[in-house]
Amino acid sequence: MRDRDLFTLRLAHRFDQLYEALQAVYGTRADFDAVLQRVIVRLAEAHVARPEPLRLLDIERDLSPGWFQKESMLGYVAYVERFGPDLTGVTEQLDYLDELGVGYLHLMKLMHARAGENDGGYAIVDYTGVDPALGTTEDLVALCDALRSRGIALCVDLVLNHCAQEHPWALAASAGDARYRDYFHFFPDRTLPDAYEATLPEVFPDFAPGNFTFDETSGHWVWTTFNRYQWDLNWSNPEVFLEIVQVMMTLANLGVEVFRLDAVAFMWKRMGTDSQNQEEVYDLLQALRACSAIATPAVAHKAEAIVSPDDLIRYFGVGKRHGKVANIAYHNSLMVQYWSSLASGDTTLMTHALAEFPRTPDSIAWGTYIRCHDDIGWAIADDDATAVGLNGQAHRVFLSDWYAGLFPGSDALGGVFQYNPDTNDRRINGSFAALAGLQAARERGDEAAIDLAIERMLLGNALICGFGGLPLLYMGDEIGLPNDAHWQEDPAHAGDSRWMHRPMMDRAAAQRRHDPSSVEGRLFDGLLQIVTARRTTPQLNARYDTDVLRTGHPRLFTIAHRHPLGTLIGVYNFTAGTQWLRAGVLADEGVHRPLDRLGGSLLPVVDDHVELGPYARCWLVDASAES
Ligand code: OTU
Repeated sequence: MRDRDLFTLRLAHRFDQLYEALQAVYGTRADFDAVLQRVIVRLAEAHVARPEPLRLLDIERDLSPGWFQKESMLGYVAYVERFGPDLTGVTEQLDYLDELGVGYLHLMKLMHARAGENDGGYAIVDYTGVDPALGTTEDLVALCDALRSRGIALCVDLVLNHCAQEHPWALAASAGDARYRDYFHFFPDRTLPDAYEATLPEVFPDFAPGNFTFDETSGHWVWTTFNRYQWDLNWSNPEVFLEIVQVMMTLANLGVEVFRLDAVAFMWKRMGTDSQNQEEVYDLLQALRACSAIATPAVAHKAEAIVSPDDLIRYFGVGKRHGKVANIAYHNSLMVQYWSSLASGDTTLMTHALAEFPRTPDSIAWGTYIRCHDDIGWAIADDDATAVGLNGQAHRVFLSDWYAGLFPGSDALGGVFQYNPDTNDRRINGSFAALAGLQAARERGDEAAIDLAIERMLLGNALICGFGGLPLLYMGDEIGLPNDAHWQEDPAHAGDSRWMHRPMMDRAAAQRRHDPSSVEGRLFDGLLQIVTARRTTPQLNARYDTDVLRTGHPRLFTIAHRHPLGTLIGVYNFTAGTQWLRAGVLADEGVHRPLDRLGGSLLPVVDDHVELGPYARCWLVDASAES
């Protein structure tokens, strides 16, 4: 069979997915047929240019489309400059990643961003060029090859909502080039911007208030949702779509295997709305997804949308788009609820909010995480809070106070990000160790507090590894790195306190990971045990449903993973005290003799209860079904 036949088969298989989505967005244009043709030609060209090893990977992934859902999958997330400190350096660190069992590596600030302030790399001047400070295209290809030979997929950001004001498209637009002006949203005066502003929120109210920036060169206002130097792209122009398809094809042919589609919620603007999660966004993402599936099927898409559950679920495709939009999306709610339950020692809200979560297609995976390179916003719905007898606003205030270390009894060392006096909203920065109380306990030399903080962190790692998604570890959290004490010293970072929780990799601390008496050793070894157990627990494959059990126990979070091999029940104790779970909860799910796949032992049932120690986490299956 010729490659051409393979392309034709894939095109036929995905044509409707591509056509319907493009039609929905651009179908009324007179040049729609020409646009469609140009897209397909671009895909065919990319397929012809696709290097041999990647064609093989395409076939492998055709055969195994759920590769990113596997229980053996583990993600690691790092800034190249903080981990490498360049691409060659990253290539030299692959043994470290292998030790953890990483199968997916998301590298940030990799493609060429503007000099000076660049929003942590999210202000791109060249979508397909490597940042010269980090290496060359050849270095990137070498890294991709090295990763692929170890079975690690490289994930790279595709910043879809905006590019830097120094990007050649933006420079041309600013200079008056009509073709490129239509790549952005330009306004001759404040009339339309003011009308839009009436319903637009602000993402960075502190350092980037408003959603429009005056461009001196053109004398026009430009749509800038994020910072003034990040110009929103005009996706109603099919030329923008075609450009991004070309970018995806180029990067995929270098060996990139996952695209993290940044800030996708904002891609489509509509007067009178918050211009987030508009229908056209889902169509555009479905069309982009189809493009990868046709020309470079090895590639998966991860949507970054930090939005409410009902909107979020649509990034996996709802209704006619079921399973066709993104393969992976961040489970922001799980992350927020971990921190919320930990602070309050009460899982009632978590259980309620996550039990209410909509079902997902079985072809997708949640990206499960404890924290990422961004701040944490307290995305707790007022409805959910009210349903469990809390006041949403008061609880969010409590969480900000707790994690900023302002609440009595809190050991957290987080920092406040984007205080908004209008809404009283305060987002939080901080590394895992800083927020979980490990950093403060170490600074005090408080051994008992250190012990508890380690358990708290292992609880979190067990939760993200045991939820049935793709766990994403942020670099350094595996060894408990504290906040970066020097983040303000770099003038390009000083204005953005998220750099507080993007420390440099501490190689000396990492060396201690093999010393079982060190904090690093205890955290790293604890994580390895979790990851090792996960790998042999098929119930944790992301394609199986995760059901939250409403046990009525206010201190435990309990979830069931139903599988032909028998149900697995995850139990997580969010308190420093001992808790007891009714054995009936387990028996109802067929777990009569609870064997903990995480701890490796049988849990004794005493007086119809199982005992869970401080911050205990158990993955329970029926012992008789195991043998
Ligand atoms: C994303 O962030 C990136 O992760 C940030 O690092 C960038 O600053 C931003 O896009 C702009 O490129 O857009 O849909 O707390 O979660 O800014 C969500 C706010 C985003 C971030 C939000 C996020």
